[in-house]
Amino acid sequence: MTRTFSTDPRRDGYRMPGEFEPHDGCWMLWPERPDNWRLGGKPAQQAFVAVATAISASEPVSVGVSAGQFANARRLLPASVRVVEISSNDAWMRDVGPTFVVDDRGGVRGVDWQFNAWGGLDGGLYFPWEKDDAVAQKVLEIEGRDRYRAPFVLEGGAIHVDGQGTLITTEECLLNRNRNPHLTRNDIERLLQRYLGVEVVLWLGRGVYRDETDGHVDNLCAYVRPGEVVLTWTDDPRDPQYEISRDACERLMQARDARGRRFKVHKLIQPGPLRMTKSEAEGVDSAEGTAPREAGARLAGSYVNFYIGTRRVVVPLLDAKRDGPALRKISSLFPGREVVGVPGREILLGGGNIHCITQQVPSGRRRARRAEPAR
Ligand code: KQY
Repeated sequence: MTRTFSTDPRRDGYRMPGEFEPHDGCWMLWPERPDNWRLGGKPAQQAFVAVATAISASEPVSVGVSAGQFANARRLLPASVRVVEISSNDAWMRDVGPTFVVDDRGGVRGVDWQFNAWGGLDGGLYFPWEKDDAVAQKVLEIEGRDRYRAPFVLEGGAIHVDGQGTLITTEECLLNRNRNPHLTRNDIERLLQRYLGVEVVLWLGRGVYRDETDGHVDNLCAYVRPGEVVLTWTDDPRDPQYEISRDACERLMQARDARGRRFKVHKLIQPGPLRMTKSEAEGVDSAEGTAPREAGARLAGSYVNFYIGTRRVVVPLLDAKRDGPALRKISSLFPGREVVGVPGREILLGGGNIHCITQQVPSGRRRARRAEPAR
């Protein structure tokens, strides 16, 4: 049995590593709820299989699946992917899974955040969510890793770290009254410092236009390595994303990270703009308590929502005319890794993308006390 600590990771010498640091594996969940995934989840399941297959060439992948879908998932996923029964309310492992933290002696533990389906009864995306809230503990049991139960609501997609003391997030999400209304900005910074071992919290403003998570940073901006980020971008001043990305860029350019560095910001032109088609909207079941899908709705598509595996970066393909340039740009940012595109539209229709459906398990190997400086 894994132990649950009442201390916090920073006190115990733990920190969240950057996603670009080595992994021991990756966790995902299996999509099936028909009021979020069109056509009973069948097209999304194919997309998840493609993501799991692409990542499994880089590191071991485990997929949690309901009892009812176990045989189907086992049949569709390659033999190299481990399939285990885990109940969940949907399939967003980034947000419901543990955030792993490491120490310098090879220790790996998990932080189990409180989860309220992106806003609870105040704008959240579904009710109930208690199975989702139990996923992190189950993953930690299977991984054999000890657990911290954090005393506040957070989703893994709402944070990015450089592993060297800096965390990036958005005000739209973490300061939203539907997450932790009893906590001030300072309280939240102190909790992030304690639970993720960071020193500096850099606040961006809003996330990607029409992102139903209330602006998760992982759809807007991601670390490539310490000191360097990639930011979703448009050059069209009439697009609502224009101001959002410009504001984020200015904040990044003015900031210094925990090591005193200025940021290098790489702009990545967004796909589209993309919209939900009539037939896509009609394929989603209506249900009490879930947001309806509407034809013509703007989709929060972004190439920044990629997964950095140990050897491969897996990027959503979203727009035939912009995919090529996006893949080339991302390849130039990750010279030591193969960059692979996987169709991402079905995942986007469900409200997120590849980063949102994955959660890395960092390698437990011993670390040098100070990681290498940025290039
Ligand atoms: O993008 C995410 N991290 C989660 C999106 C949830 C959407 C539910 N419809």
